[in-house]
Amino acid sequence: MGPPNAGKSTLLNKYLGRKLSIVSPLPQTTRNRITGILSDKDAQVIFTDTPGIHQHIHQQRGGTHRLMLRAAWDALDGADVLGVILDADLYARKAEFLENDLVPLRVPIAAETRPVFVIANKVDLLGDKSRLLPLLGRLHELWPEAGLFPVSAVDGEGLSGLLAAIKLALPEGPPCFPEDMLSTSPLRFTAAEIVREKLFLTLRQELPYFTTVAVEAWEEDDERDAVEIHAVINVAKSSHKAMVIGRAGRNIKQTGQAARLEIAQLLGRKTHLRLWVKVRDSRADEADFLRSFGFVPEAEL
Ligand SMILES: Nc1nc2c(ncn2[C@@H]2O[C@H](COP(=O)(O)OP(=O)(O)OP(=O)(O)O)[C@@H](O)[C@H]2O)c(=O)[nH]1
Ligand SMILES: [Mg+2]
Repeated sequence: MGPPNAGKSTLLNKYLGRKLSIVSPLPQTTRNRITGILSDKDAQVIFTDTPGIHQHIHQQRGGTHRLMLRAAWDALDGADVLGVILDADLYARKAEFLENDLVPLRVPIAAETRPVFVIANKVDLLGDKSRLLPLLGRLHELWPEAGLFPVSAVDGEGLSGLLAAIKLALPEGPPCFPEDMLSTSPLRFTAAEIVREKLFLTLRQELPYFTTVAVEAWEEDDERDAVEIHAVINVAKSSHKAMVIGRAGRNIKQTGQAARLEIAQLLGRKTHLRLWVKVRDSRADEADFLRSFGFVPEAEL
């Protein structure tokens, strides 16, 4: 868990050696919980990635923000160990952001009875490691019981020590999942997420907030060792549709090509990907958006 953009999904992917959770330079990339199962000889560690936890509630997006926060906290319910991931490079450069970002975490983490690991990520970006000291000092003051781990989810620094500490903190028991199982997410979901990631990367800040991606058809052709996937990108307005498509279809083409390559790699077979952009009225779209978290909007109850 942790503030948006701290590198939570990057860390999960690094431990699993696979892109299970999508990553982008923009905050609020992850929208629901993603599970990654690491089966080693000595332990099975089930990582849960969550949406970023922050206090800023955008008026228009209030409902979905609250749901994302709830999804994040709910996901931690069954956890044996908590990892709080922070962007150490950000706070080394801009110490004033730290207190604000910690507002939603300070008290609940201090009250935790479970082992807490505070993971100061992105240390590869720090030229001089001594710049970490004020941050580590403050974190120790706030949460004296927690273990502190400077790491880099990108280059792997500190990750083996962190993993060893996590394993020591886990209760003994039989494995919860078969050893060859990497995630609980169905491939259809992962494929839709990959399309969403490429949309993020293509459109950056331009990507309309209430955009969802759904895989509507998935046809396997075993003879040709190929799969055909139809995915729909749902947007709220026709102006958003134009943005997603881009001039002369440039954006949708770039998104589709990048997504197809990655999905093909994931599936290990030839992949045809067709993308459609559909305009939903904003209420239907928001309902859809909420459903993508596994919540049924109140109007439908
Ligand atoms: N240099 C560097 N960049 C990192 C590291 N970890 C993550 N990043 C980058 O930080 C950005 C955010 O990473 P994510 O993994 O999407 O962050 P997140 O915490 O999952 O973000 P949300 O899902 O939006 O809450 C991406 O551009 C990553 O490449 C790291 O250790 N070093
Ligand atoms: Mg994420």
